[in-house]
Amino acid sequence: MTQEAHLLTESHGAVAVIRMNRPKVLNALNLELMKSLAELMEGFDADDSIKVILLAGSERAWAAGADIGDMAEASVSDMAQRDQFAQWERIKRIKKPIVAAVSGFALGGGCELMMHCDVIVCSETARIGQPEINIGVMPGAGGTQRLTRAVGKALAMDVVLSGRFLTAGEAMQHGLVSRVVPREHWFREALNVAQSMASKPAIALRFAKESVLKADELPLSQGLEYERKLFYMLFDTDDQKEGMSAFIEKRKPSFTGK
Ligand code: CO8
Repeated sequence: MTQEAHLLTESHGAVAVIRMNRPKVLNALNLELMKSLAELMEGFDADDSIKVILLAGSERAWAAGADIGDMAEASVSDMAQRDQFAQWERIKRIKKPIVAAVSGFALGGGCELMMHCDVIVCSETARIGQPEINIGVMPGAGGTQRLTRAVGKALAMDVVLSGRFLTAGEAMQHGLVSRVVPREHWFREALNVAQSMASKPAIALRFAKESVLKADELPLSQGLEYERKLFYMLFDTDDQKEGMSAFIEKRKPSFTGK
């Protein structure tokens, strides 16, 4: 296990695990943590031995938001000069699947970071919200946009304007998270999801992620065209030949990532 500032990393086969580790402030996201996170993720994205990234918090908190202590006295120009969102843009560009292992609080920037992940496995203990309104601001890292796309206007307005926390069950019911798992298995279950995903063909994983994300950006007809082109391109991969031959020959495929 190696130690980065505020982040711990370990690898489980082709899954790179990153754990946020600022327990005293419930994993509040300061600039240093976000920079290291973007750097680590870019490193894993470029590393052929890694196929999936698993991002986890602690059992008590995934992340309770941006670090309020860092922002309390900031002026507009301080905030603009820090350009914190550049780190978030870097995370947005990661091509490999990112699985989130969420337990406890996922609030404000924590909820926004969770929504940057692709598959969200969350403990039944999770409490998810955008409570910025309670401290005089509003979401700034995509909360009003991604939450609204995920759960619809009515619930997004409720969460953003009241600052209330959703339970894991509510988040699941409204399509904000992918799976809810028992509290004692939250990390193991997320790792199982990531490891199972890591056994899939790498290029298909990457194209499928890219295509699903386009659904938020493109009108349907363009999204369908985009999807079709990526689908055709997969017929130029060894893994497509192997996957389909293995199916026909009733054997397990052996993917090479080519
Ligand atoms: N920032 C800094 N410190 C925090 C934060 C935070 N976001 N959240 C909790 N802490 C600290 C507390 O101050 C406390 O420290 P101490 O022990 O020194 O007093 C410690 O963590 C434990 O917290 P509590 O004692 O409050 O624990 P409780 O179990 O009573 O309450 C809560 C847990 C409900 C999570 C509560 O701590 C809370 O409400 N936290 C703030 C949640 C919040 O408002 N989040 C939004 C922050 S603003 C934001 O995210 C904007 C994002 C914009 C984009 C990102 C740009 C970088």
